[in-house]
Amino acid sequence: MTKWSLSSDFSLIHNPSSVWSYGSKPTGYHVTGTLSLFTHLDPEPNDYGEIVAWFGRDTIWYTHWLGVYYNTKPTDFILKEPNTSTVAFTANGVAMHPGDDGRFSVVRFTAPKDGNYVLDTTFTHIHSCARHSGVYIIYNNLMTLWEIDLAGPKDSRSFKTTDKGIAVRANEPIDFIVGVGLDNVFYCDMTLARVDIHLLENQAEAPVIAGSIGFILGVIISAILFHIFFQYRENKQNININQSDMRLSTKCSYELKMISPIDLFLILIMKNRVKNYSLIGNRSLCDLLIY
Ligand SMILES: [Ca+2]
Repeated sequence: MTKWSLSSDFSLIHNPSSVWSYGSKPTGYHVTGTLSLFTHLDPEPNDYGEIVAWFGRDTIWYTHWLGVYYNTKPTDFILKEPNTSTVAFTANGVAMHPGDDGRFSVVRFTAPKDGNYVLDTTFTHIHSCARHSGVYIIYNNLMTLWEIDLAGPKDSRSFKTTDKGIAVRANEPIDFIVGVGLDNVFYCDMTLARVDIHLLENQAEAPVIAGSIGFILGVIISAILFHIFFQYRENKQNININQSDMRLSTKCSYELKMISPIDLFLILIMKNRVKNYSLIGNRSLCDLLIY
């Protein structure tokens, strides 16, 4: 699988489930805090059982509000709270709400393998009484990819990476977080979270393959250039040797005609070359002179 959707993949049974985890982070603006997993999923207890939510151990419906909510119906659905406010869920929509003590609601995506991931997200206020909420996307529990304030009912903001995505290693998390926002109160912070993630196939392998091909081509081209260079140098040396042999041959012929055998013998003794005569074998006298 190379595509994931928070909505389509939503699990009513398991947490974590495949690449998704539902949980919370501590109070305050510590969006890089430790993730605590929610422990149980409950349906709305009154007349809206189609809406369910994952909560922590200390939370049930309409207590601390901290949770990840889900509309099980394939149609839009309006939930009326015990008070007069309403929450407008989209079909199979996932929503997040921070806690009354300021804890963050968190959906975590954990990368299944190394690669470039394209993130495509939209966060929307769906509480009729919405004021301010903070939305954050945090990479690897360290780097803030996006941070924005939603203000007022139906306010909606989107974040998308470039088509090249972002490089993520296997098992690194990307957290999608909703906090109480600039008003610093938790009322009416229900925020719809559409999160779609796409892994670009072969992005990690492509540079490696290209690099290998480039290296091999480099070696081949270098070998060809070295071969051409040495071939050129060898030819040049052969030409110089042939020219030298010709000069020596002409010179020897001329000198041998002009010198007597006795003088030649004396010259060889003076040059102290006669001791190597046995090694020289059948070489001509001209060869002995230039040896
Ligand atoms: Ca708020």
